Amino acid sequence: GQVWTTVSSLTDELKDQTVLIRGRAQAIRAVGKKMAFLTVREKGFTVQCVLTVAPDLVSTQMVKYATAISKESFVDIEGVVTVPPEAIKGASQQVEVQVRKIHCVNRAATVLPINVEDASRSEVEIEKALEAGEQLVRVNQDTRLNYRILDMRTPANQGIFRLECQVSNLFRQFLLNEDFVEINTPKLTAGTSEGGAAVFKLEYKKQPACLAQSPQLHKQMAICGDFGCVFIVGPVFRAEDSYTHRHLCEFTGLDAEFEIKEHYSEVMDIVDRLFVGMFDKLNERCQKELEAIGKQYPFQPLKYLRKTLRLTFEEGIQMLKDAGVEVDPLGDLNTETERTLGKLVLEKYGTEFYILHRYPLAVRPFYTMPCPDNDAYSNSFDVFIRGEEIISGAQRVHVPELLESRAKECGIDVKTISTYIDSFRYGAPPHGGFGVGLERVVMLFCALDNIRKTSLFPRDPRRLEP
Ligand code: ATP
Ligand code: AMO
Repeated sequence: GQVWTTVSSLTDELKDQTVLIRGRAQAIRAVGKKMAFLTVREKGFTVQCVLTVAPDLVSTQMVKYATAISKESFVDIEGVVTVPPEAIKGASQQVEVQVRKIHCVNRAATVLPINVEDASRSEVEIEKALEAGEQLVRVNQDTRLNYRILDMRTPANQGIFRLECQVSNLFRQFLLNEDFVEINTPKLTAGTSEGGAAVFKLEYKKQPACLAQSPQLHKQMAICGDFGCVFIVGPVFRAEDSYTHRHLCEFTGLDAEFEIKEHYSEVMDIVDRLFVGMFDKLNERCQKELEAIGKQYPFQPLKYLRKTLRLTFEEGIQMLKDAGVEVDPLGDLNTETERTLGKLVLEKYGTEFYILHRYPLAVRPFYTMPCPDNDAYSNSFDVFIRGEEIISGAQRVHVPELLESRAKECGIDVKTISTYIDSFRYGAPPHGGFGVGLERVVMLFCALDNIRKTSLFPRDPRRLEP
C-alpha cells in the first residue's frame, strides 16, 4: 500500500516529505564510516541519496550494507526530501533524499562491461575529467552496441529512444487525423521494389524470395484497392554493401501513399504540414529528452521555416555551380554535394529543412512518374535535414503500359512483379507518396553523427548481434 515516487518527479515541491523510490545504484561513495552518498537513477533521471549515521536516522550497519551494493543493482529507498543550499553536480534532480531505509532488491554483477556513469558523459566532460587525472574509461561505439542494454540506460539514450517513439507516434496521429488508413504489408516478397543489388535474398519454401526493400509495391496496390490514403510503419531491409554513418541493413520505414488530384505538389504539401507540425511538437513536448540528448551530444536546434522551402533540382544544381561545385545536371547528388547544398541553402534561405524536387528521371526508381513537360525529369522529390536525406517521394506511374516499359528500361525482371503491374490494368487513380527513414529523422533532428545511435539494436553489414 505504499506510494511510489519517480525520480524524475523529485523536486523542491516535495521538500520535507517522505518518499519511496526504486531505482538503480549508479554510484556509491562512503565518507568515513558515518556517511555515504548514493546516486540513484531511474529512466535516465538521477538523485543523490544521503545516508548519515544518527540515532533517529540510519545505523553504521546500514551504511556498510549500502556501500557494499554493486553498481546498477536495484534499490528501494525510503527517505525525506531536502533542498541543499548548493547545486548538486552529477544528478539531474536538484534535491536530496535523506535515507531512512534502504533495501537492495536485486544485485547486478560486480564487474560490468560498461560504467553507465562514464558512458553518459559528453566529449568535453571526458576531456576535463581526464585532465583532472580521473580514472575513466572512454566507451567506444562497438562496446556500447555489444552491451546495448547497459548503454541504453544513459540519459541521452533514454532521450533518443523516447524522442523516436514520439516521431513515429506523431507521424501516425497526423495521418489518422487526415483519414489515412494504417495497413500492414508483407516483408517476405517475390521481387525487389527499389531495384539494385541491395536486397536480401532467401528461400521461401523452395521458391526464390527477398526481404522487402520497402512497402512500395503493396502500398500502391492498396491504392488500386480503393483505400484512398494509406500508411505503413514497419521494418525495411537493405543489403547495404558498405559501412556508412547513415545506412542500416534494417531500418524503420514510415511510408504513406495516396490519391492525388492534379499535381505531385499535393504530396509535398502533406510532407510540409506533417513535418513542420512534428518539429514544433517535438520541441514543445520533448524538452526533457532534448535536454538529456544535448547534454551528452551538444547540438543546435533545427532551423526550419513555417512553410518548407521547395527548390527544383535544377535550381540546386545552379546553386552548386555558382559556388564552384561541378555536378552532372542529370546525375544523382553524392553525400558530399548534398551536404554542400545543405550549407548553401542554410546561408541563402536560413533553413536546415527543405525539399528538392523534379529530380532527373534516370536516378529515380522505375515507378516514378516522368515530368509531363520534359521526361528527362520526374515528378519526384527528396527531403533533407542538415544536408542529408530523410525522405524520398514522388508521383507514381499509374498507366500499366508505361509502368511495364519503365520497369524493363530499369533492368527489372517484370515476371517477379507481374501482380503489381497487373493491379494497374483494372483501373488506377493518379497517386503519389513518400517514405521516411525513422532513424534518420531522429539522427538529423538532433545532429547526431551516426545512425547507430538512433537504432536500438542496429543491423549493419558487420552487425547481427545483439
Ligand atoms: P536511398 O538509397 O534509399 O535512396 P540514400 O540516402 O542511401 O537513400 P541514395 O540515393 O541511395 O540515397 O544515395 C545518395 C548518395 O549516398 C549516393 O550517391 C552515394 O554517394 C551515397 N550512398 C548511398 N548508398 C551508399 C552506400 N551503401 N555506401 C556508401 N555510400 C552510399
Ligand atoms: P528510399 O529508398 O529513398 O525510398 O528510402 C526512403 C527513406 O528511407 C531511408 N533509408 C535508410 N535509412 C537507413 N538505412 C538505409 N539503408 C536507408 N535507405 C533508405 C532514408 C530514405 O529517404 N519507396 C521509396 C519511398 C517512396 O517513394 O515512397 C523508397 O524506398 O531516409
